[in-house]
Amino acid sequence: MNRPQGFQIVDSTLREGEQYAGVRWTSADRIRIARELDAFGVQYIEMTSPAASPRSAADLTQVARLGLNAKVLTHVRCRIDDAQRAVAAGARGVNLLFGTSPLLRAHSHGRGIDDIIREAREVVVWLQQHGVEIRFSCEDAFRTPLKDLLRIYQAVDGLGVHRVGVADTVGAATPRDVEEVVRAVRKSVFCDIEFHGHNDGGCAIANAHAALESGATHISATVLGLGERNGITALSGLIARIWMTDPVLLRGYRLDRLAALDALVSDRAGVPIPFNACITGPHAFTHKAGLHTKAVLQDPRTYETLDPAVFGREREVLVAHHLCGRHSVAHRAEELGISLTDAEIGAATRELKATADRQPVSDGELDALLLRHASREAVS
Ligand code: HCA
Ligand code: CU
Repeated sequence: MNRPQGFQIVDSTLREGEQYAGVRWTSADRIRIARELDAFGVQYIEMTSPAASPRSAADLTQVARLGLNAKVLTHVRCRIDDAQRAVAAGARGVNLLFGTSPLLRAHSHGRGIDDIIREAREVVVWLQQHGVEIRFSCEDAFRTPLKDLLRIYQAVDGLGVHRVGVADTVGAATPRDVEEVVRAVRKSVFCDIEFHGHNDGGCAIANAHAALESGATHISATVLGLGERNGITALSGLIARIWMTDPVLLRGYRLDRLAALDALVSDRAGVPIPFNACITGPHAFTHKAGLHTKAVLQDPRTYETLDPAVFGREREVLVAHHLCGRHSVAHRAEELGISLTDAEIGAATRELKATADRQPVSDGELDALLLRHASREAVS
C-alpha cells in the first residue's frame, strides 16, 4: 500500500449538501459557507447546476465572483445545454456526471456505453474550447461492470479531461471494493482521480481513505457529511482520518477553523452537529470513565489520537457521575485549590458514586461535596 503523496478536497456542501432533506441554502448562506470553506482551505467548491433553478444560476455566478482561492465548480449533467449554462454562469470548472450502471442506464437515461462515450466527447470538446477544468464522473461506478467503467474512463482521459470521478452513489462499496476499482482506474488513466462516496453502509470516510491509498488524488466531501439520504464523506471525518495516518498532507489547512465551519453549516442547515462527528462532535474530546480520566490526566495521548488544541478545541474531563475515579476527583479538588488527603479523596469518591447512582449530580454539587470533605478534615 503506497502512502498518498497529496490530495485535494472537492467540497460539495453547496451541491450534494443541499440534496439533504430539508436543506435550503439562501444566497447569503451560500456566500458565507463558500467564504468559510475557502478560509479553511479546500481547493474546490462544487455548486449546484445552474440548470437546477434561476437562483442556483445566480448564486453560482455570485460565488464565482467572490475572488476566492478555491476554484468554484458546478456539477452538471453531461449535456451541451447544461455545459453552456455552467460556462455562462462563470464556473472555473465543470463536474460532469453520467449514470453508467445497468440500472441507471435502463431507468435513468436509456443510453448504451457507446452513446455515453459519444455524448461525453461532444460535451468535453465543447468545454475545452471554453477553457474550464473538466471532470467526468461515472455515477454508480461500483455497480458498473469494470470493463465498461474503464472503457469510459479511458475514452474521456484520451480526450484530455483533468479528472475522472468514481462515485459510490448508493453507498454500498467497502474499502476493499474501493481499493480494487480505484487501483484499476489508476492503471488505466493518466489524469487525476476523484472519489465520491455515500454513507448508506457507514463506510463513507473509510472508503474515501481507501481511495486515497489506492491512487485517488481528489476527495469529494461535505461539511457534516450532508447529502442525499444519510449523506457522504464528512469533511471533519476525512480530516481526522488523514491526520492519524498522514498528517503532513494537512499542512495547508486551517484546522483550527474546522469547528467553526461545522457550526456555521449546522446552524444554516438546521441540522445539529452529530454526537459522533469526528473532531467537531460536541464531546469528541470529553473523557468520562475513571480508567480513562486517570490516564488522560497523566498523559492525554493515552486516550487521544487527535490533539484538541490543533483543532481549536478543548479537552474535558467529566467528574460528576457514577463512573468517576479517585484521580479525576482529586484533580477537580486540586483545580478548586482544595487540599484533600488520600482518605478524604476516597470518601468523597464513594459519596459521589453513591449519590450519582441515585440522581444526576451537577458540577456545582460536586464542588460542594468536595468542599464538605475538606472542611470535615479542617474541623476534626
Ligand atoms: C447523485 C450524483 C452524485 C454524483 C457524484 C459525482 C453521486 O446521484 O446525486 O459527480 O461524482 O452520488 O453519484 O452525487
Ligand atoms: Cu452523491
